[in-house]
Amino acid sequence: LNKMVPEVVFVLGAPGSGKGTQCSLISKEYGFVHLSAGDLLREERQRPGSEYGDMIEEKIRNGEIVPVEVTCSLLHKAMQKSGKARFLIDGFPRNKDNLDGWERVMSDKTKLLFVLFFECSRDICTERCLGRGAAGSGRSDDNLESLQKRFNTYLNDTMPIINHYDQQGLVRRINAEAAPETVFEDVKKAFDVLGL
Ligand code: UP5
Ligand code: MG
Repeated sequence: LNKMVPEVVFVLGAPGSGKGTQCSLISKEYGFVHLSAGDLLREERQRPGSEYGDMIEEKIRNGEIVPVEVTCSLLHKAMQKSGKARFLIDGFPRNKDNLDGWERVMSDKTKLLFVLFFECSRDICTERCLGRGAAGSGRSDDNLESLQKRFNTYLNDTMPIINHYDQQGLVRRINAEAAPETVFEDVKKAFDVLGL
């Protein structure tokens, strides 16, 4: 029966720390479904008829966090739609509202395996996001002003969530400053012990 419970790994770290990049590598190697909360919100923002489009855009540009009811329901729907049982949840939960909302609705329906935490200096993260913006990401938050706000939110709201899971022994800390393939070597160690 326990095998039916979907397993999740939360993937956290500063803006530009490489969550999305590493999640692609993990999903290729270990078959987890990659769900980026940010990507799901950007998709919902574009969906014709969405009542949340303007709110999402404003939050993203200001580096603020969308109310959990919206994000959690997008995640839940994507999980159900996939028909799969193992998920990387990239960029969530980012604050207390996210954590409480997930616990309320999803914690009984899923098993949290661990939390991957990518550590990367603010300078390197900023350089990466600005580089991505300059290369034409089209992301409305890849500019210095939004990045400052994203970082404040990360430090004030997301670090306490990472600390919360750390106290439960669930955090797998990864230095994310090296090249993607080098970072992935460390990431693999966290997944290999699962014996999948
Ligand atoms: N890059 C990646 N790894 C590299 C490496 N090792 N060496 C050199 N370069 C590397 O990488 C960023 C850039 O760096 C890319 O150009 C990449 O090639 C390069 P990426 O893998 O995209 O990093 P990631 O951590 O995913 O960065 P991202 O910008 O996506 O992080 P954020 O956490 O800021 O963005 P997210 O999409 O998760 O959220 C955006 C906004 O959505 C939030 O600010 C918030 O407003 C909203 N949001 C919510 O409200 N609720 C949520 O639950 C989630 C998001
Ligand atoms: Mg990302």
